[in-house]
Amino acid sequence: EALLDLAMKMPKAELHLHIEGTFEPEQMFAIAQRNQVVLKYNSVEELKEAYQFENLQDFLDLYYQGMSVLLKEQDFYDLTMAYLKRVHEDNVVHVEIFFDPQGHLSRGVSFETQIKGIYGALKDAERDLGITFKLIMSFLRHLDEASAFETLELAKPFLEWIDGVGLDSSEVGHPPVKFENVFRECKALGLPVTAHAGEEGPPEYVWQALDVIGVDRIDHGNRALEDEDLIATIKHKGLTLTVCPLSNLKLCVVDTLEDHPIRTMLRYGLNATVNSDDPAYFGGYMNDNFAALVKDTGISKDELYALACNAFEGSWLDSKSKQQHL
Ligand code: ES4
Ligand code: ZN
Repeated sequence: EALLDLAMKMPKAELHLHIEGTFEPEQMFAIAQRNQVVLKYNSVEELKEAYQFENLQDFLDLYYQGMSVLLKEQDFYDLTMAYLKRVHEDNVVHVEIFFDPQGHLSRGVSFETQIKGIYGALKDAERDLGITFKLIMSFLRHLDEASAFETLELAKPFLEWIDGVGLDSSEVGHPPVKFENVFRECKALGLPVTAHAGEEGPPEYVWQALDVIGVDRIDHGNRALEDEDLIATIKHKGLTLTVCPLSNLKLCVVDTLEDHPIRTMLRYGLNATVNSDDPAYFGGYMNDNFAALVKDTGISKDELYALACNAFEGSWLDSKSKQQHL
């Protein structure tokens, strides 16, 4: 089909990707073995059978277990390089990826070990595959603000490598306002800011991301559609929504892809984009997400093109680099 072919071949930018969520079971077992770490699952097949989630927390429990085998700089390098090689095949030419430093610090893995591995792979892939990148440090919202502040201190020697800050993990019960002070400092340091909001949490959390945190972008944002004033405000501010169709399906944010709100977002004039979130867990990388939209939603050529353009527009590239992509 011509539409599918266009979607697969067009150059794309991915703005919502957790590098720890690209950990494929095969690679997880290989790295566990070389680090002499024992996983709770006996085989790749057994692990994959556990990938059935009823909500975000079900997934996060497995996600934190999976990342626990990452110990050495080389592990972070290999993880990141595998992702970049994979999305190069999907014609992804720019990535803005999250990492969760607190998910590794809590296990005794230094900030330096993590970021040297991830950044090293990003630089090598920029040189060898031509993929440009931004690296976003994300705070875990189920932890307290003091922990986020400690993480920010550890990040300070590496600020040249850090292009922005995010907020992820368990949303309900952990509203953006909990992190008001630490994001104020991040912004004072000149860092762009984004936050997961409205994935499972109510419109009020999206309002807080806007009004309390002052986000430059919104990750997911699905539930913003429940509030007309919120829709109008997001549109007025021209904020980008980093939407994740297969993630939403796997985590039961939507029942079917036909019910997915991404086309409604475009119709409302919102700058929606397509992203894979945690592709190793949710059954697909960038092109799998586009292919699913083509197959299940009746999306048009113009809509596909708008989604791809929105990602470059909403990226944190400087305006000159953006123009070169558009
Ligand atoms: C995440 Cl899908 C999602 N939502 C919130 N936090 C996350 N961390 C990794 N994936
Ligand atoms: Zn996410």
